[in-house]
Amino acid sequence: MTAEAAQSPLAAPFSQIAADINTLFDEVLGVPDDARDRLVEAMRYAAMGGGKRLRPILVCASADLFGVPRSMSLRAGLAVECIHAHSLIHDDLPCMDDDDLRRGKPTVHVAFDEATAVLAGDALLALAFDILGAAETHPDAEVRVELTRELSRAAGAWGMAGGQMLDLRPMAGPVDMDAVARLQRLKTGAIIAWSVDAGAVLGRASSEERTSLRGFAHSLGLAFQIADDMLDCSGNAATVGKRLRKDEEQGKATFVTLLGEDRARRQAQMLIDQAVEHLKPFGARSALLRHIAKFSVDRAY
Ligand code: GRG
Repeated sequence: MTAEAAQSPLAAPFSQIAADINTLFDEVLGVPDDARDRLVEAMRYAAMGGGKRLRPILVCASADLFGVPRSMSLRAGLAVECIHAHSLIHDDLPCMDDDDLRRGKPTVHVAFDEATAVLAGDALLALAFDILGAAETHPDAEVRVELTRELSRAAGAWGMAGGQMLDLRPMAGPVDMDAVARLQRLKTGAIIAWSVDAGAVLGRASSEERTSLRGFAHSLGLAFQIADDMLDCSGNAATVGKRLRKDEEQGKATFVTLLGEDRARRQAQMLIDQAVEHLKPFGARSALLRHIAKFSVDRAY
């Protein structure tokens, strides 16, 4: 970590969440003493010790607004990180993006093999719902059902998997800003939106509070994706930890290819200003969410 990063108001919350999520993964991913050991080792390899843990920190920061105990918000954060890890494993497969580097290390199908990678992704997806269904996540079964249903919608055909399908079909794919925004709202935005909403569901927020947080998440999701596109275009591969310049190589329409870097940067900043406006009703209590929003577009990885 650079000296500047160490002084950021996010340094302590990010390192705390990384440690907590790793501890929880270690607890739920005990390696069995039989031939399934390879599957669980692959799940651990994908899920532990890397990544920004942006989605879990969003769950926790949103839940903090409503005084939700950390033990509960961390479990919801763990569930969404399982879905995220699942999506990265499958996204990297030869039949999808065919990538060999992720989070600075060989992708799961390279480090293990393709069949193990498919199973590890599947098992992480299933694990997310196991975690949400357990009473430790919330004592009220209705809250657990709401979290579970919303996450399955955000991950499935009406969310991330649907967005991925749009991305895989260039013939039917995006050509203008509206189409790119729709694709990204599904592919990346739905899971980010769930993360922010999960804190509100756990904390039984009012419908007005949930509406404000939805507005925040919507702008944040788009801004986060613009930053991702900008990193693909001009980021440093060693810092980002994966192969870059793929959008241009594949001729994909993105916010950056459509707007150019300067306008895309300004658009991301405008979206973050909008996101922060939505936090006004929460006052100073929303400082962590505000810092996370700013980090999402200023990041170098
Ligand atoms: C869930 C049923 C189901 C299917 C998944 C493979 C797939 C279908 C979807 C791919 C979705 C995908 C990989 C979107 C990319 C999102 C994105 C910008 C990832 C990078 O997120 P960061 O920057 O990564 O938070 P780290 O490594 O920091 O966690």
